[in-house]
Amino acid sequence: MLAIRHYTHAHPRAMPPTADSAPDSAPSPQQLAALRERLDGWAAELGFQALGVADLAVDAYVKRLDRWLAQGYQAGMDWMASRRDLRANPERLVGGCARVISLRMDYRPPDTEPLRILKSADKAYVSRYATGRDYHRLVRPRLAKLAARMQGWAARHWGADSCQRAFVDSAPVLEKPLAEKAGLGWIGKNTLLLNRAAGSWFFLGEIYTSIPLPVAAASATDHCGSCRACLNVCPTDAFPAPYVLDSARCISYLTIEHRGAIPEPLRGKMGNRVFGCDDCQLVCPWNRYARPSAEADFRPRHGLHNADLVALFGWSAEQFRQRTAGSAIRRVGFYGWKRNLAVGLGNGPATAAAIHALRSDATDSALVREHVEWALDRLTQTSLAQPCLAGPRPPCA
Ligand code: B12
Ligand code: SF4
Repeated sequence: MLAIRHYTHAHPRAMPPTADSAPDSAPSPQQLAALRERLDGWAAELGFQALGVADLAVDAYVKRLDRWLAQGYQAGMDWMASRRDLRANPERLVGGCARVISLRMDYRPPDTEPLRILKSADKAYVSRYATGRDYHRLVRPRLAKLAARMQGWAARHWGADSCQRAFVDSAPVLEKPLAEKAGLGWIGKNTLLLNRAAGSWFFLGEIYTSIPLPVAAASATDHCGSCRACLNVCPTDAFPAPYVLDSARCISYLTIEHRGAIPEPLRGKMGNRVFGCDDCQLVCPWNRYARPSAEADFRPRHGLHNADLVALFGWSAEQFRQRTAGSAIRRVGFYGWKRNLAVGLGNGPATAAAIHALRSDATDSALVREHVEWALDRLTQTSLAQPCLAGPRPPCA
C-alpha cells in the first residue's frame, strides 16, 4: 500500500577479483559468515535499526494470504490478488534469489503529540509515517547502497557475480512474514510487525539476494498474550478476528487507497483521521518502548502533525501540489485529500470557520461536493442550538 508500485535494482556489476579470492568460486561458510557479520555494521551506518536474513519458505503465510484474499479483505486493492503468485514465490520475483535480507527503519518523529491531536476535533490527524518525507524516497536509496556494498564484497572475496534487488513496500513482497522469519519481530494481532524493544513504528525494506547467507536462528515468538487493546480500540471494527484485517473497514485503506465515496456508515467513525490511522499502534503497549527517529527527513513538514482541518481544507490544488511534493500524501490526490478533510470537518465542532470553509468550497469534483454536503448536513444539525452558525447567514447581532 501507501505508494507507487515499482522496484529498485542494484545493478549487478562484475568486479575484478582480488588476489585473496578464488575467482568465480562458491563462497565458503566462513566467507558467508564474515559477510553476514559485516551487514549489521553497514545497515547501522545507513540508518537502519535492525537486519535479519530469511530463507524463501513462506508457505504457511501464503495459506493465510489466500484465506484473506478469498474473504475479499483486500477490498479495492486488486493488485494484492493479481500479483499473489509473485508474493507467494520470491524466487519468481527475482530469479536466482536464495535469501531475503529484511531491514527495519524507525520513523516516528519526536514530540508530535499524536494523542493530543487525535483528541482535538478541530485538528487534522495525519498518520505519523506520513508527516515528513515519503519513506520510499529515503529507504530505497539506502537499500540500494547496502546492496552495492554486498555486491562489491562478494566480487572481492570470492569473485563471483551476484544479484541483489531492493524493495520497499510497493513490490509484491510478503514483507511482514519475511521480517518475522528473519527474526525482526512477530506479527501482532493488529497485523503489524512488532518488536519487544521497538514497538511497531517502523518501515520494512528488503534485499533479495542470490548470496546464500546464513539465516536467522529462529523467528521471534508472539508476545501479544491475552491483550486485545488494538482490536477493541479500532474505531471502525476493522479486525474480524485477531491477526486479520478487513481493509474495507480500515481507516488507513479508506483515506489512502480507496477511490470514490467513503461509505456513509463509516464516515462518522473516522473522526479527524484524514490520512491513514495509527490507533492500533498508539494503544499497543509495546510501543512504549519505541524510540523516536533521528532522521531529519521524517520530521514533519508544513506543520502537518498539528494542522487545523479548516486550514488544510483551504489549500488550493496548487498549494496541495507544492506542499505534498516528496510526501506520501500525494498518493491520495487533491480530490481524495479534500474528500478526507470534508469528512474530518463533518466530524468536528460546528464552528463558524468550519461551516464557512465548507460552504465556500468551489472544488470542481462531484466526489468532493457530496462529502462537503454530508459534512454541512452534520454541522448544521449539530449547530441548531447555535443559530448564528446554521442557515444561510441569519443576521445574528
Ligand atoms: C496492503 C497493505 C496495507 C493495507 C492492508 C493491511 C494489512 N494488514 O494487510 C492497508 C491499506 C489497510 C494498510 C494499512 C497500514 N499499513 Co500497510 N501495507 C500493506 C502491504 C502493501 C501488504 C500487506 C499484506 O501483505 N497484506 C496481506 C495480508 C494477508 O497480510 P496480513 O494482514 O499481515 O496477514 C498476515 C498475518 O497477519 C498472518 N495471519 C493472517 N491470519 C492469521 C491468523 C492467525 C491465527 C495468525 C497467527 C496469523 C495470521 O498471515 C498473513 C499472511 O502473511 C505492506 C507492504 C508489503 N509489501 O508487504 C504494507 C505495510 C504492511 N504497511 C505498513 C504500514 C506502516 C501501515 C499503516 C500503519 C499505515 C497507517 N498509519 O495508516 C496501516 C496499518 C493498518 C494495519 N493494522 O495493518 C508497514 C508495516 C510496518 C510494520 N511495522 O509492520 C508495511 C510493511 C509497509 C512497509 N514497507 O513498511 N496496509
Ligand atoms: S495492542 Fe496488544 S494485541 Fe494488539 S498488537 Fe499490541 S500487544 Fe498485540
